[in-house]
Amino acid sequence: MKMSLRWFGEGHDSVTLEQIRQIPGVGGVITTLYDTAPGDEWALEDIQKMKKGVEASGLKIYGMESVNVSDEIKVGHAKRDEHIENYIATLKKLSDEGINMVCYNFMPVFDWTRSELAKVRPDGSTVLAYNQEKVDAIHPQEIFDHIDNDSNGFVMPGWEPERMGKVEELFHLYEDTDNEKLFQNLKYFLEAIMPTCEQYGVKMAIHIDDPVWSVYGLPRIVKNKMDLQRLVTEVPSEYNGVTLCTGSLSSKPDNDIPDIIRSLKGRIHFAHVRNTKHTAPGIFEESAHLSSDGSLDMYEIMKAFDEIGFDGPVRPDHGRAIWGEVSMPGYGLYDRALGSQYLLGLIEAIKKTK
Ligand SMILES: [Mn+2]
Repeated sequence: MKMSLRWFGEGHDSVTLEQIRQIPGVGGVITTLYDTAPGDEWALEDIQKMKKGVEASGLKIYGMESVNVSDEIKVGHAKRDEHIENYIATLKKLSDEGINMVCYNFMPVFDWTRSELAKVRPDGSTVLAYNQEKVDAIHPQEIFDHIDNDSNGFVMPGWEPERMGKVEELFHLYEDTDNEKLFQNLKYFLEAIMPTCEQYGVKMAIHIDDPVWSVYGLPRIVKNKMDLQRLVTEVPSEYNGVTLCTGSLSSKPDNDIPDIIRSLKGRIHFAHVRNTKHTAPGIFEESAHLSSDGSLDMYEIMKAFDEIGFDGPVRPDHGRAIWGEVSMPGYGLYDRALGSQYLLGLIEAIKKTK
C-alpha cells in the first residue's frame, strides 16, 4: 500500500508539501484542480504545473481526488455526452502525465454531509460529526451556509460557493432521478469511459456515499456490499473500481467492512482509512484512527486490505483538529500524520507476522 495524504494545492491548503514530505513513509499526495467546473475539460498546462510543483518537493501524485462528475451526467441531461467527452479528454491528459487513478463520486447535490464540522470531544479536540435529527431540522440551503461559515475560510470540496447559490435548482434537477435511474446513469457514464480507461490504464475509483443513506430524499446508490457488487458486476472492467472509504461505510454499523473489502478483491483502487465513533443510529462522529478511540477494528480492516493484495494508494482520510491547528476541517496536518503512522505500523506488523 502506498501511503499518501490529500493535498488541495497551493493556496487551497494550510498544509505544505514540505511538511507532508517529512512524514515518514508518505511518498505521495492525492490532489485535484479547483478551477475547472465539472463537465469541462482540464487544461494540460494546469495538470503539468501541479505535477511539477508536487515533484519538486520530492513527492509524487498518486491520483486525483476528484475529477468531479457533472450533475448533467448524473441526471442524464441532454449535455451529458458532451461532458463525458470532456471527461475522457481529461483522463487521457492525466494518463499522459503518469496519473492513473481517479477518484470520483456519484452523489446528488451534496458530496458528503455533516451536521457539525467542529464537534468538541472530551479531550478538547474537534471533529466532524453527523446527527440525522439535526440535519432533518434544517433546510438544505442552511447546511450549505453553515458548512461555509465553519470551514475556517477554506473551500470545502463538494461545497464550492458556486454550488451554494443554486441549491433549489440542483434539487429540481434531480426531481425525476430515483436510485435506479441514477444507477443507470452511472452505468452509462462508466461504459462510455471504460474503453479509454483500458487503453490508457486509468483506474476509476468511485467513493462510497457519505453517509450511506438518503439525505433530503435524494437517491443513494453506493451504500453497502450489495450496491458495490452490482456496480462491479454490471460494469466488469477491472478499471471500474472503488475508493473504499471505511469512514463512510461505517456510518451504518451493519456494513461489515473487512468482509466488503474481501468481496472487492482486484476492484479497490484507492483506500480512505479512518475511524468513527457511533453513538446511536444516524449519529456518529469522526475519531482518531486508533481502534480504541472509535467503533472500528482498524487491525481487521488493514488485514483485509493486505489479504486481497491491495497495493494502491491509501490515505488516512480525515483527522481531528488538535494542538491548536487551524486548517480545513478534517484536513489538518497533525492528526492525519499521526493516523498515517498508526496505519503504517499496522501494515508493518501484519506483514511481519504472516
Ligand atoms: Mn472518504
